[in-house]
Amino acid sequence: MQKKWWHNKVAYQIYPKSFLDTTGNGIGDLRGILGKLDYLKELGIDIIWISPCYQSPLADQGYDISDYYRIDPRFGTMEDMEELIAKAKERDISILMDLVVNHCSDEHEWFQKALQDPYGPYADYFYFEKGVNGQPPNNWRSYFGGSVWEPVPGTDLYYLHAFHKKQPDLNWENPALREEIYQMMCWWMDKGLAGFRIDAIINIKKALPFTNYNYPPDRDDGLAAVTTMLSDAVGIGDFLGEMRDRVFHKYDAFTVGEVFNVKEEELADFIGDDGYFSTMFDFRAAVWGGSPKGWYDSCHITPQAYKSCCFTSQKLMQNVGYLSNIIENHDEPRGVSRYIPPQELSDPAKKLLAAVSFMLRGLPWIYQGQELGMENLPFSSIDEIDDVSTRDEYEVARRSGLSEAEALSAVSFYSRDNARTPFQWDDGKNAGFTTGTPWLRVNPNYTRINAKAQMRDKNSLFSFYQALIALRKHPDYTDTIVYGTLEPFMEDAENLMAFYRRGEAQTLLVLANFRKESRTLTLPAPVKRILLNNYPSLDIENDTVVTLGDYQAVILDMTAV
Ligand code: TEU
Repeated sequence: MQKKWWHNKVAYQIYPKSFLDTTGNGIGDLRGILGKLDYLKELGIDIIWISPCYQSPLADQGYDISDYYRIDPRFGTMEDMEELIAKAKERDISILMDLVVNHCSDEHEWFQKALQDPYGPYADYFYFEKGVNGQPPNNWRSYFGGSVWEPVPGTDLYYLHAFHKKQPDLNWENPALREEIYQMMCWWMDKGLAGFRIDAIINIKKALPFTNYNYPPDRDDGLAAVTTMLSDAVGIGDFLGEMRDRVFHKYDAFTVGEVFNVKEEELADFIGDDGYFSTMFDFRAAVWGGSPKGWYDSCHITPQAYKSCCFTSQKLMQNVGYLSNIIENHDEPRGVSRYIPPQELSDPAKKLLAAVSFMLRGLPWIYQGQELGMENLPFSSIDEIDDVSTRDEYEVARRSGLSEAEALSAVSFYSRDNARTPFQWDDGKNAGFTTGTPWLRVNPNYTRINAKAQMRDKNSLFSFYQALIALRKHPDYTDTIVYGTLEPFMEDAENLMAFYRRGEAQTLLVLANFRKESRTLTLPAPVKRILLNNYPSLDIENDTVVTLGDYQAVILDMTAV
């Protein structure tokens, strides 16, 4: 594998709407991010991905873009964006924008022109298709529920939307559309971006012709998940290779793909040397336990399953490319609420999760607030939930026969709004996020969990993340942590997540006791040094017999084993 400048970095995702509001409108903004660059620097961040802040009706919180060349006034101005890129650069921080090009907004000029002239050139920017016997072209279900097909008013045509009906899919088969996209990407790169996070990208290739691909229904609505078609959609590499050659190569861009449902045999094409992208997120743990019936039927993940997901991805990718590791993002519940059994949630447990995630081979990502151990919000009513996806899943749960309370409890666990509650800066009004009314409820635990308190406390989650980042960058250890191989240790031991990282200079051992009860282990070689510990001390006898407490995690430098 070729070494790249970004391999030893640490990346951070900002969800601007919930980060920091400087205008009092209840919505975070770019000046809020500007004001917190030093906070991110203090944490040790090198790369920031900013979720969409382009002009948008916010039907899907900015993932529905109505003008790729403008910043939505609620988030600020293009000057703010330029200043942010420049100020970040002064601090050696690289900025990634979110590239959302599977679809745009129905309020985008292209779509408006297409509606005005449904047989004209702009209709070909989208999928405008004839129905069959007065019915939509096929039976695909959108990610957010209902048919992917929506009637084009005044015609017998339908347009395709894999996500919300306000997010019409762009027709990547059309070279004119692809040109527009590459031009726009270059325009942004010329502003000084390091690259992009690339949204929902696997969906840009469809199984065509649409009418040939009806699938057996997977729910009693007669529809089949749109993802079903992905295995029949062949040839995405032509588009992605073209995008890489036309844009990424030109700028030596850093790119991270949001890639679900990739075919295993294509992994190397995606992130191998000269792959389409620099890296991609590992979602194996995030999708574990999912059910075709919906969130209400999903299985909660256990520590044992979490470990198995991580190790499976590591083994698969070790010789392919460099993964991006996350424990949460803006589409997921908070990692600490998901991967730690709720009754066992504690500060050491949160630190344990941080340590194992950071010590996997790959680029570690922090989603805003993760560094504080922010938790899921206890929703008391569906009315408190804004997210389109959660609202759909709630309806699905209700239709399956669950009561309102049961449906709320089922979807609360997975709701995307858990991660979208305002950032908890301090213990003042609205957690210091806004002087106005926050667009989403602040988690009431902000008096206990907030940045101000944690930055002063050397035992806080924030300080622990700082220490993990410092260790990744420590000259003596960076090579092993960044490039060393990963080898599970005592893989069969229940609720123990342990692995070696073997580099040229040394062998590190990560031990994480993923349960309440303590456990004693005999190591195959003496411990040379304790590099990080989520407890004040470690019980070691004869250099090799280690007793780990309740959710204790340690990173050890070992005499070669
Ligand atoms: O997500 C794509 C995706 O397939 C899933 O994350 C899915 O939308 C989600 O789990 C449903 O609950 C990306 C963005 O990250 C997401 O925020 C957008 O809603 C989506 O694309 C559409 O742009």
